Amino acid sequence: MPYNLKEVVANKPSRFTEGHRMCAGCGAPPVANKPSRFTEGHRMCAGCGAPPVARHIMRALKPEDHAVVSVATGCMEVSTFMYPYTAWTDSFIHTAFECAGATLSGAEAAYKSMKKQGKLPEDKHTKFIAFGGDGGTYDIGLQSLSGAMERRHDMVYVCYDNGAYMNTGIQRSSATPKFADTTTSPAGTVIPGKAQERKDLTKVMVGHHLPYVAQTLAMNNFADLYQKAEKAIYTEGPCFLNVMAPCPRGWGYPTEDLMKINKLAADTCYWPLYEVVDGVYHITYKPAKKLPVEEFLKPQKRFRHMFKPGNEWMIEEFQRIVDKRWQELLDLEEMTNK
Ligand SMILES: Cc1ncc(C[n+]2csc(CCOP(=O)(O)OP(=O)(O)O)c2C)c(N)n1
Ligand code: SF4
Ligand SMILES: [Mg+2]
Repeated sequence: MPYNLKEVVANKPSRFTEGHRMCAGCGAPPVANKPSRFTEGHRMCAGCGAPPVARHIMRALKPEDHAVVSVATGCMEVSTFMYPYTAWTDSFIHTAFECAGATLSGAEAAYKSMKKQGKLPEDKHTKFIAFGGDGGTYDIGLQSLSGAMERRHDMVYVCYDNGAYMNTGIQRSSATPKFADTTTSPAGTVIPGKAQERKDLTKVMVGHHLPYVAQTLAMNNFADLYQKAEKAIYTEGPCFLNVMAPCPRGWGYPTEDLMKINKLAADTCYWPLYEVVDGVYHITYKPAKKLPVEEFLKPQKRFRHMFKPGNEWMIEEFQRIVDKRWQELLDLEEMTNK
């Protein structure tokens, strides 16, 4: 069934009523109306980008629906469900680092089979949502993610991309941007930080011909993140979300600057916000004024060596990569909407 927002919200009473004075089109009122299914009390660091991502994705579920969540080993998994404590109000499966896709696709197939056998009521609506870090998704879990998507399981896979293996001490992954200083790509006299460009996983997932693929982050009252999560959850079939989720420990920014870093990633086009619906690209945020990428790099300690005299070429190269990828995206949008 194609996603239809009107059908999704029809017949639900509002618990956040009319008469507020927020601007027309503001994303906050629809979000404020729903309880959080990812609760307080987790142990993720202050200023971590991952908790607001999990919270707003889970909020996009209809209150009456149940979810099975599977999280690959990484910061989110070890810090949000330490038995007997949990921050998740839905069903939760711990899964190994390399197989969130396989674990959740198995759960989805089992539910389908139990419904067929009459062991679960036909009208019970269960949604399947996997979360994996960039290490668990771009690298070690890529085969299990690719298999689950290709087999067309009815599930959503969310990659929270903090650009390194943070939980084990900030090792570089294939999502780490070029020149970033990590413990396995240390910037110094031998190498200028990570030597390679980052993998474009969102495009790899588009190559799986999924009904819905999107890239987003938390900004502007979470509207872009919430709406894309709702579309991914309520589009039938395999859907993928790639969500940038900064890490103050690995990126080296003050904890209170999380939302500023997110906004700068979008305004410099380092992390473009877009969705691909049945192969058609839509850029969901085009900054009125595209900022130079150094605005995004400067507040982060992992890039501080790029600002030393003599290293201007690194910033220039980084800008070239961002510009090239942004232009490719604009071209794809034009081409697929003809
Ligand atoms: C097969 C396997 N190899 C290595 C590890 C150790 N390990 C646990 S979490 C982790 C890093 C996870 O990185 P990422 O997926 O990016 O999540 P993050 O911690 O950054 O949130 C590693 C290497 C493991 N648990 N299993
Ligand atoms: S180390 Fe980074 S990713 Fe992990 S919980 Fe802390 S801020 Fe979040
Ligand atoms: Mg990571």
